[in-house]
Amino acid sequence: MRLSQYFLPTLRETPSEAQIISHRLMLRAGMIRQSASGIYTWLPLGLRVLKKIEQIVREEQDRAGAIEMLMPTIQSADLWRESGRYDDYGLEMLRIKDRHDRDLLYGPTNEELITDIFRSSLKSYKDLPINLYHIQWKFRDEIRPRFGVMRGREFLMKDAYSFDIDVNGARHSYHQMFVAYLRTFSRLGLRAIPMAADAGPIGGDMSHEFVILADTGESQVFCHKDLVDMDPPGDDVDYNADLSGLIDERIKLYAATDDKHDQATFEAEVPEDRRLSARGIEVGHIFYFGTKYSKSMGATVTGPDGASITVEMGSYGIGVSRLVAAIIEASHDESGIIWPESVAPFMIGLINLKPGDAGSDRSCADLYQRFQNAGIDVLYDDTAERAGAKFSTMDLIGLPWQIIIGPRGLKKGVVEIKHRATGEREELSPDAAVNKFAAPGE
Ligand code: 5CA
Repeated sequence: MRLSQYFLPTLRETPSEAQIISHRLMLRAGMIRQSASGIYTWLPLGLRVLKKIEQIVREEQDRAGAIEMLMPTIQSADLWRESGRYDDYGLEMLRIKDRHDRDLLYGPTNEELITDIFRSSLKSYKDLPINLYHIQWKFRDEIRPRFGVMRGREFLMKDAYSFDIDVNGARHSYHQMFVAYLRTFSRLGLRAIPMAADAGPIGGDMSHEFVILADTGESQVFCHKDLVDMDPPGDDVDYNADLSGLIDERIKLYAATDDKHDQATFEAEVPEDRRLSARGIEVGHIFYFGTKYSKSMGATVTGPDGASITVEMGSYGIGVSRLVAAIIEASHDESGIIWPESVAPFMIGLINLKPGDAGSDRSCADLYQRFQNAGIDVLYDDTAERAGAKFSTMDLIGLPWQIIIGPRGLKKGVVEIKHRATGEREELSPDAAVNKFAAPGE
């Protein structure tokens, strides 16, 4: 992408309404623009990151055996009356009437809708287990939307729903998502800690929040420090095998959010030098709630002996749009964002120090073309801005690598490469610079 032809409305001033660093940087880097309280437009740069995160979430859901679909944002109130949540959900639910005076709502979550789809399509124990997910916008009329997309009213969530014939099966489904979450957050460059949590309006008696530690987090969390250093399960994890060993290893260590925290247990179970009390951001939340919805909505299958079985369910959420902000909270410096390569909007920022200089233009165009051919995303700053402004914009938007090209370097036959995270610089020939990122021959 050539910057001269792109839409990157960066801000020079720090917006006064933004209280936390990720919100400030997302506005300054031209990633989002507020449309109404808690409702945001995703500008091109922000959208690229959102899509990258979405794709990693998708790949790990698929790997764990969940199946993607897409449910609508608008739902019928009747389904929620069946579960009893139409009244329970309260003011957080955005309620709408259509022209026929029928009650609709903008979905804050999808337990009812998926249970309805399940009961009308699947009838036999042979169809189970099954885990269905989608990545879709939600609306919650939060009392205090704040911190940009961190606590929005409209936000993008991955929500998965598992159906099993018995409690053991449901526990396995829960474990599969637990492992998938550890892997997902790690691929996003985050160390998320699973913590015993309160199930809130979703319900159920087993629930874990996945929390990343950050001073600006909205919740107070308490855990054993060993959890922070644990590596996620590898690529070779077998989702069909018993996963309880992997889970137990973690849940045997104390970790709880404020709602579930018990100071006496914390002190009894965790040696003083291993106790961690910190602020955290909830990036995912999983629930096992058994037959809460299947019972009220009549989601049953026929068992092997012909008897009717009320299915066991769980639901599993990831805050996809919140993750964009959470990653920035975890990875930035005083100059701007530092994207992990896995979610970076572009891999390389190519800076032409002297547009109009024939040699610089030629060399930049050549590298740009070769990276494109190799399938590497490059943002090419071909604008007439002064060099200092170009450097600050590149640092602000946080692309992992910068390649800086100007007449002085070219005279020596080199371009400069800067690694955003470490600030390390090296000079390479243009060919070597291409080969550093693209395998030779590509
Ligand atoms: N039905 C369940 C699981 S699918 C559910 O709705 N869980 S939740 O309420 O915990 O939401 C799942 C995730 O969405 C949260 O962990 C959080 O990361 C994200 N989330 C929740 N509310 C907001 C919000 N207002 N703004 C941004 N992200 C949010």
